[in-house]
Amino acid sequence: MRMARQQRTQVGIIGAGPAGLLLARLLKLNGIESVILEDRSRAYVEARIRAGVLEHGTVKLLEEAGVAERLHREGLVHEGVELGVNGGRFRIDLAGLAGKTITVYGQSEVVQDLIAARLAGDGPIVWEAADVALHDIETERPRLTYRVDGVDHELACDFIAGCDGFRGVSRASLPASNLRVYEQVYPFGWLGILADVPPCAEELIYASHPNGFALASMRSPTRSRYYIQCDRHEKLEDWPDDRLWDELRRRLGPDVAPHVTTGPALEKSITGLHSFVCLPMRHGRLFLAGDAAHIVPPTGAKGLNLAASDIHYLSRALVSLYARNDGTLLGAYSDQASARVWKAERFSWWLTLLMHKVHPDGSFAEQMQRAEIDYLLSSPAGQTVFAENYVGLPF
Ligand code: RFL
Ligand code: PHB
Repeated sequence: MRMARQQRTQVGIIGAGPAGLLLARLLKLNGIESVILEDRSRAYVEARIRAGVLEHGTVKLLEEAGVAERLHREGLVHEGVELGVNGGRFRIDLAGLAGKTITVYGQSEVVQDLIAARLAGDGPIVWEAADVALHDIETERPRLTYRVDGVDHELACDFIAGCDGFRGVSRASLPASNLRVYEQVYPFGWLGILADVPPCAEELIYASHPNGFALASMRSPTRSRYYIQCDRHEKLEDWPDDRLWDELRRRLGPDVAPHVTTGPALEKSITGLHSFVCLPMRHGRLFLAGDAAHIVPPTGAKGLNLAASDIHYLSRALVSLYARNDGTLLGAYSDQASARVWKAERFSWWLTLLMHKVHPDGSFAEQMQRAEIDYLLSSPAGQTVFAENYVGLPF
């Protein structure tokens, strides 16, 4: 039998997404060593188009991690967000109602900044690590095995952080009998398009329309990101660019449509909407964080921000253990992190059901949905609840 190359570290991290990279950075700033194993290439991870909205608390955490310089230079600070309803536009004053703002800065930029910091001396990222497997997680000596270029490796760790996203290997390695899964799959998805055209408005617009939901977002003053609700089983081939732009304009309404500049798609994708929570977020010496443990529908812009708040709790818990030999926070990690996860799950679920086409025309449920939107638009109390959740609950 071939011998695997042996290595040892304090925390073995699976996944170089926002959760894994941010954890590695915060640990390093506190003198804790880690190795990150990522099954994709650096180019793939840096180019992956995902989230665009950072909560106030996420920005603060990135500052603490020392990776917010470009974010402050290039990120767009938004003090409000718009709801489009019945062809009209309604602004929610986030700064006025919640006293905080959000920052529009692409997840790919956050990931690039974190990778640059890591590779400037923090420690290794093993790219294209194949067949990552977890061993002995219920013991004090957990191990990770993997293969690079056909060579077997073994990484001995004190702890393992499963930051490998929804389809990763970490959660799948846990005994099903120890896990409780809560989920809801929605019958619709989002068709997204990214294009190098100026955004149609200064702030994001979440629009409800009889044909379905639409979202106008952006990445920069010259790059727009739009989404429309579609059936979750639809194919991209059914949505040539012209059809997509036409439908987007229709749903954003006559006031916004003339301001939508069209252009070739840099990226187009369909994502099914899904709410998912797996508890507990810890088993033995394995800790799950980010999408590995939970998924939200993107309507509330919470996924990346939840990865950040999980890492806030997990990094502090590991620092407390290594620096003060105090394991209390590690013991409390799953409960603390999931308490915040549930509130973001609730907001994302509520906003999804409020703004999407979900009920049959003329049904009682549709009337309830209309009444709820009407209430939100007319009640400062309702708008404050929206604003407080949208800018992010404290952690
Ligand atoms: P990630 O980003 O999926 O990273 C996991 C990493 O693990 C790697 N991996 C493995 N590595 C080794 N071995 C294996 N077996 C592995 N399996 C997987 C993967 O290659 C990857 O590099 O998870 P993480 O770090 O938890 O971060 C979560 C966020 O990426 C996600 O929640 C957000 O993108 C969700 N999301 C949004 N979140 C927001 O906060 N605000 C938004 O505006 C927002 N918009 C969105 C979104 C997600 C979307 N999609 C495509 C799902 C919009 C969309 C369309
Ligand atoms: C995005 O810009 O990709 C985005 C913005 C807000 C959301 C979801 C996605 O709620």
